[in-house]
Amino acid sequence: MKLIKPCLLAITALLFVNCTAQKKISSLKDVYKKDFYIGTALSANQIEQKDAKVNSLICKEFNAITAENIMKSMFIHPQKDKYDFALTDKFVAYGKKNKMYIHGHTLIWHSQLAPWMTQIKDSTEMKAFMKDHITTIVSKYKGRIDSWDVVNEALNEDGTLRKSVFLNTLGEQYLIDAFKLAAAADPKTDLYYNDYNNEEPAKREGTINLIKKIKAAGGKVDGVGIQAHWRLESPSLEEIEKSILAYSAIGVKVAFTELDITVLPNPWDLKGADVNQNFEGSAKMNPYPESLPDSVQEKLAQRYSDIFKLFLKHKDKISRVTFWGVYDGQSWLNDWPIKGRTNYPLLFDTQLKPKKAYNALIDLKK
Ligand code: 9MR
Repeated sequence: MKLIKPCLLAITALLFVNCTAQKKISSLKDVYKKDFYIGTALSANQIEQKDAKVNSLICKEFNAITAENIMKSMFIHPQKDKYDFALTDKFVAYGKKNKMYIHGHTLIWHSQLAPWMTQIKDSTEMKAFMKDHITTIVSKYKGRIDSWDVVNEALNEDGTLRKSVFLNTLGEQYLIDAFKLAAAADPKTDLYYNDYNNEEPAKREGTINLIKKIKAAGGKVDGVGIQAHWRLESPSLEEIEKSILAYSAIGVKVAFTELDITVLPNPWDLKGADVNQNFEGSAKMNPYPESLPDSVQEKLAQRYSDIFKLFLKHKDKISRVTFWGVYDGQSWLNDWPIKGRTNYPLLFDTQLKPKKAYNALIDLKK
C-alpha cells in the first residue's frame, strides 16, 4: 500500500505534462462533454501562460474560453485609428491550439470604453464608429471566434434601456445595428445578448422584448448570456428555470457566461446601510480572511450542485456554462463591491486545489 501511493503520484505527475497527456484524468469538461461546454474567463497573464500550474489546470478542466478584459473596447481599440490585437491574437491562438470553444467578450458595452469613444456626440459619428469597430474586429477573427457578446448590459433592472453614449446618439436602433453589423462581418459566428440579473422577472421581460425587437427588425440573435454572478441564497432556482424556459421559448440558446457565487456579506443587504460607506478593512464585511469554514464550504458545494442539477435538466437548451475566473485567488469578487476582501466564489482554491463544490459537480455525473 505504501509503495503504491508514490507510484500513483509519479504517474499522475507524468500525465500533467501538457493538455494532450491529461486526457485520461476525469475533469469537468470531460464529465460534462455531452451536456454543454465548460468555460472559464482568462486574464492577460493566463492567456500568456505565465504560470505553468494554472495553465495545466485550464487545459485539464475547461473546453471554452472568454477573455476577462483584454477584448474590451478600451484595450482593443484605444484610439480612433488604432486597434491593438496583440493579446486577442494570443487568446485565439491559445484556444485553437487547445481545441477550445472561443467566445468574444464584448463588442458594444457602455463600460470600459476608450476615452475617445465617450466623446462621440451625434448619430453620424456613432454610426461610423459602430460600423468600423464591429466590422474590423469581427471580420479579423471570422471563422475562428465561435460566438460574440455583441451587446453587453444594455438594460436597467426594470427592463428599460440603460442610458449610454450609444442610446444617447442612436436611440434603440443601436442594438439592431450592432447585431446586423456583426452578422454581416461573420455570418456563421453565434451572436449573443449578455447581461446580469436577467434571470429576474422584470429584466427577463425586458431582455425578451429586446431580442424580439432586434429579430423583428432583421437582426440575428442566436443566444442570450445570463452572466450568473450569483449568491448562496439567490436567485432562486425557480427564477433561473423560468428564465431558461422563457428564453428558449423565443428561439435563442441560453449560455451562463460569467458564473461565480459570492459567499461574503453584501453591503446592499445591510438594512439602512449607506452603500457609499467605506467598508474597506471592515472585519465584519470580510469574515473569512484566512480560510472558508467547512459549513460554508458545504453550502457553496450544495448551491453549485443544485444549480448544475437544473442545468443538466435543461441541457438541450444550454450551450455553455463559463466560470468567471479559474480559481478563487484571482476572482474580481475579492475587490468588488468592497476592495481587498477574501472571497471563495469558484471551484478551485487559491492553491488551485479542487474544492468541495468541484467534487459535487463531478459527483453529479457519476
Ligand atoms: O472581471 C472583470 C474585472 O477584472 C474588471 O475590472 C471589470 C471592469 O468592469 O470587469 C469585470 O468583468 C465584468 C464583465 O466584463 C461584464 N460583466 C460583469 C463582470 C464583473 O464586473
